[in-house]
Amino acid sequence: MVELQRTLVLVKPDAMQRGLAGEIISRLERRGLRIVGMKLIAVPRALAEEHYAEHKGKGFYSGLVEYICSSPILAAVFEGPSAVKAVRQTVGKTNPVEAMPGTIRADLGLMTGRNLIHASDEEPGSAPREVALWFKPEELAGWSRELDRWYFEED
Ligand code: IDP
Ligand code: MG
Repeated sequence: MVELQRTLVLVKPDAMQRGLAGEIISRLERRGLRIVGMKLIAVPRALAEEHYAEHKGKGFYSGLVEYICSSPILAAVFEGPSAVKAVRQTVGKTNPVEAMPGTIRADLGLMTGRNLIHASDEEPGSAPREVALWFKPEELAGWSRELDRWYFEED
């Protein structure tokens, strides 16, 4: 069996306000990643603070917490081979004008503070920690798709 990873995606308030949730989810879905969890959530401040705890003390931290709480967001978990790396690649660099063309941030954004999407980073443990922070186990669905063998090569 091919090894599958799970990773957290947040469609941030700017993307929600701009009506880009479908476009963003669609790019990840079309790549072949499987959606195993998704919900609309008005983010409690404590959750935003815990999610971005690594940035506490930085100049942009309070603005970042305000931003993420400023409208409901879509939280999702995507699953697939190398899912963490694949999603980060499709998302692009933090600053949209340094991200590669073809990535979500480069194609749809201009500024670091309005970069549309969060994705778990490749630090070991980040993705499982974030998935557990945003989703209860029963909110996630393990399932397979009829077309999985056309996305996931069996070894
Ligand atoms: P990432 O989202 O690409 O993982 P991080 O460095 O983990 O980037 O930063 C988390 C988020 O904090 C960014 O996506 C962005 O929304 C925000 N952020 C980071 N640096 C700045 C900054 O210099 N100004 C404003 N917001 C920032
Ligand atoms: Mg990060």
